[in-house]
Amino acid sequence: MSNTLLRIAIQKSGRLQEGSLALLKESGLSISNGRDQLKTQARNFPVEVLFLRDDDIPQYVEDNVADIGIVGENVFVEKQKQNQLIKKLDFAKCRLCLAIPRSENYTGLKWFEGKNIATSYPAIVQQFLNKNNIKAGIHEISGSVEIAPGIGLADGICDIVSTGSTLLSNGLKEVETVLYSEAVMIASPQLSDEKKTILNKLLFRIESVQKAKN
Ligand code: PRT
Ligand code: ZN
Repeated sequence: MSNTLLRIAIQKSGRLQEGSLALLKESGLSISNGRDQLKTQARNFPVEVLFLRDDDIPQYVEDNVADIGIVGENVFVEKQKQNQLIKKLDFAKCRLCLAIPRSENYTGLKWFEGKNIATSYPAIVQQFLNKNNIKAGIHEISGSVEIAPGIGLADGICDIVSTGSTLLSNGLKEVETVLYSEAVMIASPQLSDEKKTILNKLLFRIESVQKAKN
């Protein structure tokens, strides 16, 4: 018997944690929650689960500290690593949107010309602006992006929207969708054949779970 383990990185706490653990458990893996631990080994499947901050997961996968990971597609795209998106997972659905103060008269993307946009996703926003030939400043901030226009830090924002209530309560309106996102499984491009075999078994189980739900 080989003792190779497939190392899966999932979010330690936050919006992806519950769905990620549920997916692994529904796939028949017997694992304990990561409340106080950094990693845990499944009791009945050759898998080790690492609990990390979501932003760090693409780097860990690229560096082969983890073999695969579960992150928001928004984080996967922003980090631009040499990882592969191997499966969309159908939870944590949201969208990355441009939003501006509700009092503004929005005339189309040209509105953003020469303006400043606050965001935690500078790479995605820059690509979107380039594609649309808009020159605007990007102000990178790591949290509470929605308050930036209200305190004079930026003219508009680009942030994750789910129900839209955060935008509403900050006097903002959604004007463009930049990216649709959901939880995705990503993998290092350099997995050994043994690890690929374990991954394929896991994917087969995940697909059965997804089929049963639809
Ligand atoms: O601590 P760690 O760094 O691991 O977590 P985090 O705080 O960076 O991430 P977390 O847990 O907030 O989100 C993880 C992932 O969940 C994101 O990368 C998205 O892929 C996904 N997701 C789904 C969301 C939302 N829905 C969401 N609503 N991420 C953030 N939000 C925030 C958004 O930033 C905004 O502040 O919720 C607010 C908007 O929600 P509504 O419902 O008011 O529109
Ligand atoms: Zn994060």
